[in-house]
Amino acid sequence: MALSDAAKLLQKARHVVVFTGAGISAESGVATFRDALTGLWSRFDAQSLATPQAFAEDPDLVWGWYEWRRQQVQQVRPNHGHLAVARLKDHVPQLTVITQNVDDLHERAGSDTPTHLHGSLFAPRCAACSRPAPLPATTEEQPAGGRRVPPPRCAHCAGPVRPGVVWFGEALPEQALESAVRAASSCDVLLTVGTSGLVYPAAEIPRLAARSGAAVIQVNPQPTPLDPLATVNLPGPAAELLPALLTTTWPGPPLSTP
Ligand code: BJW
Ligand code: ZN
Repeated sequence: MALSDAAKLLQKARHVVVFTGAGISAESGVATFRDALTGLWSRFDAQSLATPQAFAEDPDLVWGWYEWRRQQVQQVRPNHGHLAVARLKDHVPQLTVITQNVDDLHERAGSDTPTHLHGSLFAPRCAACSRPAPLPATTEEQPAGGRRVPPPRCAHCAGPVRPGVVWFGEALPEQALESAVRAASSCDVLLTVGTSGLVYPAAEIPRLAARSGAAVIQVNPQPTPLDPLATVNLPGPAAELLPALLTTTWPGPPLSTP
């Protein structure tokens, strides 16, 4: 049975990397990107919202859309998948959490310092001078899909403040990518959860772990391009399978309600 195969790999691992994508937050109510019908890119145009060109051409549209996304995340809670990931640190000698997500649900579930490969909705910065900018206080409820909101101005250079996320065509934060590459090259087990494995260079992380000799465990209800490299495939939702994996590996009390 796949769960017990995965449990055996985790029991003997010294360094475990958890690599997450939007699917781990889906059961908290945060939309993924590429799921048919529900994914953000089935309803919104990535080129008009998630590129530096889009922000240069229409900063109010882009800023307002991300304000809506940020408010949505603030209104939801981590789920049992995030909690199970956080709990792993009580069981394995070394744990590294690498996420492509721009939400803060890993942190709120108790994972101390997840590596954010694609930035954060909670770290705006100046588009001109790159200095960090304060988060504006969110007041009124944003309509679905957001509304046009002029971005705040940088206190140092008056440039437009932009969301602190990584858009298409932009480089990933250097330190985050370096530490992810280091962890993937040296772990014994990489657990990939809720990612389509389509967006590079992040999608190289599980591939690098497999090439470096790590066992790869995948949790995802749908097939992905990572299937052929997975040592164990656990098809299903993260909020169910991650707690099940935890208690199969280290029997103990169930996770408390998030
Ligand atoms: C569940 C579940 C449940 C559902 N439980 N699971 C051609 C080939 C290769 C590369 C390229 C190419 N053309 C262009 C590129 C480059 C491009 C890229 O990879 N594009 C591909 C899409 C083709 N990459 C880039 O542009 C990157 N930068 C770059 O390459 O820079 C080069 C450079 C170097 C030096 C200087 C300058 C430049 C940057 C990529 C940035 C990605 N940004 C986004 C948006 C972030 C901000 C925002 O949130 O708006 O990041 S795109 C989006 O995709 C987001 C995600 O982090 C990322 C990955 O998505 P993820 O997490 O995998 O989500 P989904 O929706 O794809 O999958 C969800 C999965 O969950 C599914 O499998 C479901 O089945 C599953 N699931 N319910 C468990 N309950
Ligand atoms: Zn500035």
